[in-house]
Amino acid sequence: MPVHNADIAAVFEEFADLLDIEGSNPFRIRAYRNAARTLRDLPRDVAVMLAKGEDLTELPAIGEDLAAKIKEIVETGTAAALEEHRKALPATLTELLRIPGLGPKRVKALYHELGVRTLDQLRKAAQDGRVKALDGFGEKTERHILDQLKERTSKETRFPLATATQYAESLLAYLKESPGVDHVVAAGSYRRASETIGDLDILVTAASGSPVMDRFVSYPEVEEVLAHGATKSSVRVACKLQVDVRVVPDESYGAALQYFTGSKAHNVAIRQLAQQRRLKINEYGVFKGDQSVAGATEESVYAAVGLPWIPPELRENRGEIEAAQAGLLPRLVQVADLKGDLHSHTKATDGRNSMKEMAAAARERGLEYLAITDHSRRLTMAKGLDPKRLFEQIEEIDRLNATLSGIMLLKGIEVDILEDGSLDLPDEDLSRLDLVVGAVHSHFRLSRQKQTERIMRAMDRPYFTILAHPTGRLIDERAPYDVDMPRLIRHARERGCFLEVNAQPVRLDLTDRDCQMAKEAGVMLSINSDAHSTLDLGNLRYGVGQGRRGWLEKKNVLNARSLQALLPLLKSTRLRT
Ligand code: DGT
Ligand code: CA
Ligand code: CA
Repeated sequence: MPVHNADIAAVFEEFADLLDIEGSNPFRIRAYRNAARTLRDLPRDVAVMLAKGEDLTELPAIGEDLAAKIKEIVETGTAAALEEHRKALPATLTELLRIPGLGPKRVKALYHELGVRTLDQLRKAAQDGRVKALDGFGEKTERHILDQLKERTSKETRFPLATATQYAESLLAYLKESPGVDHVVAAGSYRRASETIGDLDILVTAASGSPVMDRFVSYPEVEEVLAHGATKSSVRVACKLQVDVRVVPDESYGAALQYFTGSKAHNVAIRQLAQQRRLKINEYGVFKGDQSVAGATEESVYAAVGLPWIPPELRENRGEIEAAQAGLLPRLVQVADLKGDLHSHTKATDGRNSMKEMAAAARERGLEYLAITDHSRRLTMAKGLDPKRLFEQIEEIDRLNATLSGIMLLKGIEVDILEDGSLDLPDEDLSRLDLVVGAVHSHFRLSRQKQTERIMRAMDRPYFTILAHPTGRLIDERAPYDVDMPRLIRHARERGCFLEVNAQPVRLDLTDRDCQMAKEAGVMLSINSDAHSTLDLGNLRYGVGQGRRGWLEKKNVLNARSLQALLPLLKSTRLRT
């Protein structure tokens, strides 16, 4: 059975959780969590890299020990060391850690004092009032736990788009090998490039469904077959992702694709338009009475209700139908429009590759320029740059640029925005750079007003070009800090600086709606990889997906400009020249 990066990441997360509960060395715990992050964000399968004999220690956050563990997991499905820890502690304890407010210490106490191992046991203990009796818990904590548990059961698990992509791509390739298939395509939220995917909806056209479905349910990763029919089947694969496959005849391809792409809200609105024209739309076609009038292509379905084709990323019933009716649909930015990347890291701080390797990888992707934006000194964990090391890096970039062709490195920094809104390096040093990417990495819990004004003050510095990952959220890990985004956007507009769409799969920050708001306010966005290795440049596609969901066009995207057009824009942000 093939092992996906996300599976290995899950093993490492469990490992980190167990070590955390045991009170193990924090550095060791962090190493596992960082490695899990690397694996989750990596656009290539490590199993494939291993098969090709590639060196995994080249990856960010993967040293010798972790590389060996990855190999062991790829070969055996688990790690012996993890099994040891699993024996010492029940694995279900890691679920308890997911409850906000329950740290490792409390989980340990719940287990040792009350024998609580599962969420159900925790609920029971809290209901019986046994939790508040424990040292360090109290009435308030107990109530909080019960509230959290209530939310828990109503919340389904969703998969980050990049994780779902890993699973989807191998399954799609597998299904394409089925006898007699024409189209094999993933629809649903996956096709709409939603940040997270609830389940995967695959559409197949074929003359006969049964052979496709027989092949589908015997996919090696299938753990449970939920339904197995000739036109409709559902399975759960080992990672718990549910996959639905529908088979329709080829003449229904467009209608089925439109139907299963959704969103539900978009489809409801489209069906209303159809009703006004006395048409009926379903997954098999568009019908006038019994007569099929459209359905082979999506274009024909939209045309039947008087609309041009609408890109999937817009199909959320957030104004796309009105825009289509008015002939005002945006021409969405595409991956191929990106001419460069304005946020990347190197070995000098927490990146994995040298500047030269990063440059070569960017050129290979057809980029004209890459900004090197390593961290500033405040981020000691990442070996952030002080003025002296920044100066050395600037000189190194000049030397390297003199030898490079087809790619230009820009001089930048990802400078920390300090608590009071000042920047982590003096203006004099920042003035030597082509661009300054400002980022919040600390003091996430300021009040909304304080946080907003802190960031606005940072933007107002004479050298400030792009606000990196403007909300600070990590999908499913960390909520955004409390910030008044409309106000920040207005301020960016007045100040004349830019906002980032960070393409890291766990960030995708700004969100789609914030992108749309920035676009409407006339603020340009930079879709940046924030690459910590050459492979991370592959994540730009997710940033573009997010931008497309935010209605961004090429002209709204800073790094869709050629180098020649970009440089004056970067200069225009300098308040002192
Ligand atoms: P997810 O899976 O939660 O990330 O979101 P979706 O959008 O993939 O939703 P899902 O898997 O429940 O359904 C896939 C698509 O099928 C959905 O986007 C639209 C279509 N669909 C599902 N149920 C209905 C329905 O009751 N009415 C209509 N018109 N379309 C539906
Ligand atoms: Ca779905
Ligand atoms: Ca579904």
